[in-house]
Amino acid sequence: MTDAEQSHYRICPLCEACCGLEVRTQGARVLGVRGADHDVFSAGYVCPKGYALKDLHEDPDRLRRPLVKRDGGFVEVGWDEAFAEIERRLVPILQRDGRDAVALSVGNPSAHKMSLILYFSRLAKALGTKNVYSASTLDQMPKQLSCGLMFGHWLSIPVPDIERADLLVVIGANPVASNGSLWTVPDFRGKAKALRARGGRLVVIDPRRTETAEIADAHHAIRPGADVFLLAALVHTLFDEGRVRLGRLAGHVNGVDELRQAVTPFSPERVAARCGLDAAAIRGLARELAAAPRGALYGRIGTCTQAYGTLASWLVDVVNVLTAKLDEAGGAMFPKAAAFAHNTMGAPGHGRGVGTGRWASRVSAAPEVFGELPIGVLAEEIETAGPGQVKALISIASNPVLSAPNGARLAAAFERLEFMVSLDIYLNETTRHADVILPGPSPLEDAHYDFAFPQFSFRNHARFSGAVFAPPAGQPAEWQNLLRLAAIARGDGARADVEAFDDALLMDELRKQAGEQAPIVMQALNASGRRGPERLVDLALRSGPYGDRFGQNPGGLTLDRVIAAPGGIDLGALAPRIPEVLRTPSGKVELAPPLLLADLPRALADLDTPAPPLVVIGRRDVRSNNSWMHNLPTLAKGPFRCTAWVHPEDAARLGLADGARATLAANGRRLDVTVEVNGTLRPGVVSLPHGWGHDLPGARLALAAQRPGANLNALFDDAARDPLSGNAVLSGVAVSLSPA
Ligand SMILES: Nc1nc2c(c(=O)[nH]1)N[C@H]1C(S)=C(S)[C@@H](COP(=O)(O)OP(=O)(O)OC[C@H]3O[C@@H](n4cnc5c(=O)[nH]c(N)nc54)[C@H](O)[C@@H]3O)O[C@H]1N2
Ligand SMILES: Nc1nc2c(c(=O)[nH]1)N[C@H]1C(S)=C(S)[C@@H](COP(=O)(O)OP(=O)(O)OC[C@H]3O[C@@H](n4cnc5c(=O)[nH]c(N)nc54)[C@H](O)[C@@H]3O)O[C@H]1N2
Ligand code: SF4
Ligand SMILES: [Mo]
Repeated sequence: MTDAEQSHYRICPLCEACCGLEVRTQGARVLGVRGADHDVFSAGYVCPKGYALKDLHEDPDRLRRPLVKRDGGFVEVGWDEAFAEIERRLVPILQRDGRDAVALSVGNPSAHKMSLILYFSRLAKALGTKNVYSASTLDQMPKQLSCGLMFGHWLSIPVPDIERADLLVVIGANPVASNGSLWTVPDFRGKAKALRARGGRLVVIDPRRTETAEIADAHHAIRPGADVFLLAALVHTLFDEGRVRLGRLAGHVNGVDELRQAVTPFSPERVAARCGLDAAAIRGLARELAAAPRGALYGRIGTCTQAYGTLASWLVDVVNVLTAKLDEAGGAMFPKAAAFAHNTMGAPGHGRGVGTGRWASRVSAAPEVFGELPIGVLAEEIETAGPGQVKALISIASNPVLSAPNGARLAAAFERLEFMVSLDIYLNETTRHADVILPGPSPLEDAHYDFAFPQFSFRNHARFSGAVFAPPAGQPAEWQNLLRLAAIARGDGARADVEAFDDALLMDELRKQAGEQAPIVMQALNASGRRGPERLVDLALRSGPYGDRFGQNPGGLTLDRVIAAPGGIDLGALAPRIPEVLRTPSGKVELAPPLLLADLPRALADLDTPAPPLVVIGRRDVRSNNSWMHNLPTLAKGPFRCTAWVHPEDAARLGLADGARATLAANGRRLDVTVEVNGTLRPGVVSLPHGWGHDLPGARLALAAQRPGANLNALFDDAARDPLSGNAVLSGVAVSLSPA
């Protein structure tokens, strides 16, 4: 008898759109993947990466057993042996050199796995190291810092209420390709079309006429890195032309006068050349934003991965406030997540706010931001001898050799480590340096509730998906691996009882939250039989803003109720939340945080810097995902995607024809690339995607190695960063390009 076909619901863990998928299986086989029509949030949307979950599940290169390096090569070992090796080698380093000698590097997929995101902090706490690094300083740290300063929490980030907007201005984002970021919005294209169909306008500000610009009403091809000037000029114009309108927020903002003064030098006429845009176009944009009754300005990674990332991120929200678009229907609004959102916890309306620099990096004195140091200082912290030197590294779903600047320096630094552990599903450019690799299960062997993305979603919702397949016998969940590492770090040893440790940690937390009621809450949670992350999700839902509060709010959310609802539970359109959402000490929106005002003169001093003849920007393609999905047949097929796009005028000037091999160089380093002449770029700008360069020895990525591409980040300077947030500069870097 053959197995019957089955259909499973799975929330896609690959990008921030978090689509609900339907995975069809027969026995142990995946028959196919498609969008789940009944998903209350994504309503059947899926992109090619979603289909590729089948390939990922079946990829022969995906690791299924722990690997330990012996005599320079990896051998498969059992789980106990792998952890024994970790204990044997990590504990002496901790004992001899202290906690800061062990660094943590945590990567993007961690945000998409409840096991990793919920238990990473437990490992970090057990280790007690100041050396925590993550993809956040390659990505969104500027936005988190600016929003933290303005609204009081690092994750209080407003998102466009696209379904009710009449105007959407997108700066430095390409959601048609990326499917959205710090804005969970499956089927952006469909929603943008609907906006235009009801008479609304989509405007894109980007050095390239992107896939998003192609479906827009207007496109402004800004010079890379000039966003701070454009945005300051928009704010200047709103004041200058008397168009500031605070609306309902009038009593809820601080710093209007300081802001007006601070942007005085940034008139459109003064910044136009730097931005590569007409002053009239800048004034026109300010007027359009001021006039639109419902709309939002939305900025993303293009505005973050640059030297003024925090200033640009701040000014985006300032424009929304000054045009009465923040916290209004159809504007930029704060989601209210059902679980885990700090801006739904504690006393509503005010809080401790955020700050930076509680500690600093040892070598370059880069300030701590949100508990982390800039990933750009990791190499020097490993290389530089002295107290506090990093001697060991635990990488968790992180591939900085490709995703961070100056990967070759990082790779060399990793070779000098005394010990390295990687929690990863591939033997790749980073994990080849590890002494022990602990693989996680396939994404289809994992249950999921989104910790982060409901905090940035275009509608409020609560969705859960169970594992499609049981993990292979003996395969621990990643939370168990993290707790076992935490037990080793605490000195409890590799054989510590992880379940009992999990209970004890939860009990500590409950005592803080519920005091004497803690044992009763624990009992209620345990009645479901859940452990690990699922028990934490249940707690977060039940004690969250829609929760049943353990009986106090009958009918409220529990994990059981979310699971019982096919395709999840829709919690409605975004609703105004100011002042309740604020966690600033003043209880106001801080329009002019001193840290940011103090950084504006740095931008002003840079206003007249001449444009380099050629700069490079990145590019995302819907069939690629950062550095790790190039080994999947569904995504790898078709035209080669890691090509250097060059504007026809630049190609002619540089003597480059379509398909030519060329040398792209910066900071004294060079890459061989294939040229594609492409008219969508602003002249003087070339584009190469990141996350490629799969030709490094020792990796085990057979398909990716066939067309390895070039690693854009190899060119970049790891010291180039936004000083406030520590975010790396990954865009607008001066390069030269010449025939190979
Ligand atoms: N030049 C340039 N550089 C960039 C960017 C850019 O735009 N331009 N973007 C930056 C951004 S936004 C980001 S987020 C970073 C991303 O950079 P990273 O944080 O390094 O993330 P990825 O490149 O996605 O690599 C993910 C790693 O996690 C592993 N992995 C995948 N799934 C799992 C799992 O389930 N469990 C475990 N344990 N491991 C898993 C993969 O094998 C891989 O090693 O790159 C940044 N780098
Ligand atoms: N298909 C796919 N989807 C992804 C990813 C992926 O690798 N592939 N990665 C995921 C991750 S980790 C993230 S963080 C998100 C990112 O999501 P997005 O922020 O939408 O990322 P990009 O598509 O890189 O869009 C950034 C845009 O900024 C433009 N840009 C570059 N420099 C500048 C500048 O100086 N100023 C302005 N105004 N624009 C500039 C680029 O041309 C590009 O169009 O995407 C996620 N989704
Ligand atoms: S857009 Fe694609 S990769 Fe992103 S969540 Fe949806 S199916 Fe997955
Ligand atoms: Mo990212």
